[in-house]
Amino acid sequence: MAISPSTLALSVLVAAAFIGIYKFLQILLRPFTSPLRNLPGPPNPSFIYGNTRQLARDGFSDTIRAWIDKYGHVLHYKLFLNYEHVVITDSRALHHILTQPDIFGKSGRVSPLLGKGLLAAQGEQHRNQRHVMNPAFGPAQIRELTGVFLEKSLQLRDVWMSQIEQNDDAVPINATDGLSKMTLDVIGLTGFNYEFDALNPHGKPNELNEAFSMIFAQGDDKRGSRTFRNLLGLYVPRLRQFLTRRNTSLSNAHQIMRRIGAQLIEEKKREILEATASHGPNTVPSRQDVRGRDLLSLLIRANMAKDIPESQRMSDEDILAQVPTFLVAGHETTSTATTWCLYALTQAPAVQQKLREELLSVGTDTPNMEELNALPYLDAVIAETLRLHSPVPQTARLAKQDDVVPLGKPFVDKKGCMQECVRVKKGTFTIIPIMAINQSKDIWGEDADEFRPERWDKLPEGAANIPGVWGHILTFLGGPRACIGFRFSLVEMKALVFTLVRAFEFTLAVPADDIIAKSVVVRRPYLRGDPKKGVQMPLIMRPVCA
Ligand code: HEM
Ligand SMILES: *[C@@H]1O[C@H](CO)[C@@H](O)[C@H](O)[C@H]1NC(C)=O
Ligand SMILES: *[C@@H]1O[C@H](CO)[C@@H](O)[C@H](O)[C@H]1NC(C)=O
Ligand SMILES: CC(=O)N[C@H]1CO[C@H](CO)[C@@H](O)[C@@H]1O
Repeated sequence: MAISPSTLALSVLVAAAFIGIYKFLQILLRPFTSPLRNLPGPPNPSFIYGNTRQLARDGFSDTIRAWIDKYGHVLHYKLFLNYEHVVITDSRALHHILTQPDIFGKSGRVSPLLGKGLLAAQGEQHRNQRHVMNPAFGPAQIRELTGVFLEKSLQLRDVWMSQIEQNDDAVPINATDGLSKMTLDVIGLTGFNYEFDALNPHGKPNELNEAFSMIFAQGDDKRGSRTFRNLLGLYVPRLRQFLTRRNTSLSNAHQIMRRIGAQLIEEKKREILEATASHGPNTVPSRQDVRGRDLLSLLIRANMAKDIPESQRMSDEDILAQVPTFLVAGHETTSTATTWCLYALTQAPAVQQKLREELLSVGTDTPNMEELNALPYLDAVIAETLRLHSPVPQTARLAKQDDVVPLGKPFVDKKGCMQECVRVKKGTFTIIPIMAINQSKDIWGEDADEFRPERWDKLPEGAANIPGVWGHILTFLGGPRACIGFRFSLVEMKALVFTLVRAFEFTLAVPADDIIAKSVVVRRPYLRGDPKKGVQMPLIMRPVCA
């Protein structure tokens, strides 16, 4: 018997309606079925919006932080339609989550440009990429890049010096601006031997920079709704594609980015093949040969090395995706951290003075990596900055299967029962509040909110249990998906602070209360009275007398 098209259409409709009702019931019943239902947490003010309005109003990281103070080290809250997130700050639980990326994976979709890059890749693809890329970020390679970090720091120093000479040293300078240009120039040169020339005041507008800013501009929200949309997109991955508005200039920007990336890769491959051709036909460089100025060349060479099995090689698409990945991961993070460092130094003049004395004792403007790393107070100042002003205030992981997360310290649930673990279902979103953990009074003591580099002379015991890849803080996260660029950014920050604090005395141009922090992905400074002006850090700089 033939089924008429209208019967077919009707059955499809009925089936869809049933699925719809089923889904709706699931959503409605979530508060009674979810294994997270008895976790402590804020009350749910609205079935539709959950806690999202408060998160958007008071800022995501600050709200989470306040909830941790109030509800403890395990809590949950609601987003739209009873969709819930869990927040955990327990060290043992974090270790469990961060060391098992196949159970707690990265969440959902990102910009298609990053899709195959290291930040977004998952599973086997991620492991292979990490394997090929790790050596490029090792100490030996970072040592080679130190010269570029210093060269660009000195260029920034000269730019600021001439700004002071043109105006007056009482005119505030927006430190964010120079620092952000500096780190862009550095990631261009060290990442793929590309000259953005952003620090050059007479430089031309740069095509790649413009394309990049267009695609990844974050935070400069003129209206709250942008933050709100970004927040939603970030934390409810499935909504993201509907929230990101696309238009032609955006897709043009994508094309420009791809074209330049592909061109860079093409050139490097040619260079490498030409260089190795001189060794005779059919030779491919071995991993020992891998020495180059920029990370991308190194990566391509390492990927071509004969000791990497075919199955573990990266495709051209994978390599191409690393160009925007380096820009996203390595540019604003480092410049923001350095901006907060200068801010912290203006609030602690004695620290600034002590640091300057240590730095001025070095006899050269261009120390090497070992010489920079041998400055103990500089090290402590950078560590303390990264603890107190973690540029990435939180991240998240999505459970790919049901799991039981063990806790170091039990918690009391809403029914008054002691719980030694947290049961999560597949699809549960776990927030890792990096900043709140960095500043936890449980770990760092009562003065956890203060900028006090001296604390690094003798670390508290609790800090040793934090599963971070560096320095007992979670700023660079931990486990197999920790920041691959942490050594890179530590030395870059040291080069900047070394050069700038030797050259200038910094004071804040506005009262400290006027500086507020807002974040979408990276936590950046704004003026309380004038957030519409965008990110800024107005500093008065006075040249240090020789
Ligand atoms: C102060 C500066 C920096 C901070 C605070 C920082 C922080 C982080 C954090 C928290 C993650 C983990 C993100 C997550 O999984 O949710 C991460 C990953 C990553 N970072 Fe950084 N980062 C910094 C600088 C850099 C630099 C300079 C580079 C590159 C040149 C870089 C490259 C990456 C990459 C490629 C990943 C992905 C690693 C993976 O998933 O295997 N980062 N970073
Ligand atoms: C400060 O510099 C940042 C980064 O270049 C820029 O986005 C911002 O608009 C500047 N703020 C002001 C007030 O000039
Ligand atoms: C596309 O988006 C950019 C930035 O978001 C905006 O400046 C531009 O006006 C938009 N163009 C159109 C045609 O909507
Ligand atoms: C950047 C950042 O995380 N800043 C916050 C650090 O914590 C103090 C209080 O502990 C806040 O005042 C900062 O805004």
